[in-house]
Amino acid sequence: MKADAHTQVTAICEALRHGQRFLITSHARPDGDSIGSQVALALALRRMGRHVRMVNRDEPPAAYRAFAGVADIEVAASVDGDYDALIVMECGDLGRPGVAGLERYRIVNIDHHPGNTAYGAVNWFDASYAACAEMVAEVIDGLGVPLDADIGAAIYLGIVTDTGGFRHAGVSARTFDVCRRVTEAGVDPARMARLVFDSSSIGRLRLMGALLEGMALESGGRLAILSLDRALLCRTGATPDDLDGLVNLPLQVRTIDAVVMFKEAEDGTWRASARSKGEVDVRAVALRFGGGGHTNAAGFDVAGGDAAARAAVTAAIAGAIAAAGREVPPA
Ligand SMILES: [Mn+2]
Repeated sequence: MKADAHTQVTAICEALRHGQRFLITSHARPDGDSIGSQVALALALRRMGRHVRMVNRDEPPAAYRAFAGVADIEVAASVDGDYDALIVMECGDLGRPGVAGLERYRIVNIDHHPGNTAYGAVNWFDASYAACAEMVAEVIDGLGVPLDADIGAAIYLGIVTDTGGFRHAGVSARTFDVCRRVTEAGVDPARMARLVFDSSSIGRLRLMGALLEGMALESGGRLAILSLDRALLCRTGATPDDLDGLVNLPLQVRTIDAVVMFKEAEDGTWRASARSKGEVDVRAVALRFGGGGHTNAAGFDVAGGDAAARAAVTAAIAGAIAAAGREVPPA
């Protein structure tokens, strides 16, 4: 651990040791890292005899309900009650949870997104961590709570999902060290992979086929464009839960450097999810459209049904691809 990280972890552990009642939240549309980070710290604080309540705006993805602690997450649009601190995981700013009433609490902010706005009373954000759950492992160490199979599974869930199965930029020796330790504590990586990656519904598989059938290519085949409206979701029998990670599918192709998926939400609004390889910076594109994320994974709201709006997004990502040069020559 670097000296500055050590100072931040110490400050967080101080804040947590001195409190008795905690609220933990994370971002809307939760993913494996937000759920894993939340649950790992909640379980650790409960081992210390603390009262912990977890509240998110949206339900956890169904596949993650098999993990200990996930069933305790409440879904609510607002929070109240007395707590010694609110721990916000994985959120670059305080709007990301989409839960009302957060600003009244003393906030502990733990995050690995670049550009975190330091909205907490205690802040630790460091984009060098592959997952927020990797940071949470250090906080739990700082609290002196031993890793067990349940805490370890939550940490592993965060890491294995946020790294795309240890394939994304940011995976380091520290990442494997945390995973080594949770494996030693009883986590079975093969079982985790089955729970996390081989838990699809038949609707998801049909949706994959339909999405790829409709895929368009731009930038000389380097950019894939996917479009998912509610009619397609309905026709394939997939549920919103089935969408997680589908945007990554085209990246399996050697010559594809970036993907954008336009997705229609249940309320009829559209969102764009962008993924990329190597130096192709989709975060910079997302920032231009009012969103955010990481270099290789970002998202933003967009008028996705509008051809001109889609063309603007496509052109921006094509520009990012051109700016990054080419690592893999075409076959
Ligand atoms: Mn994350």
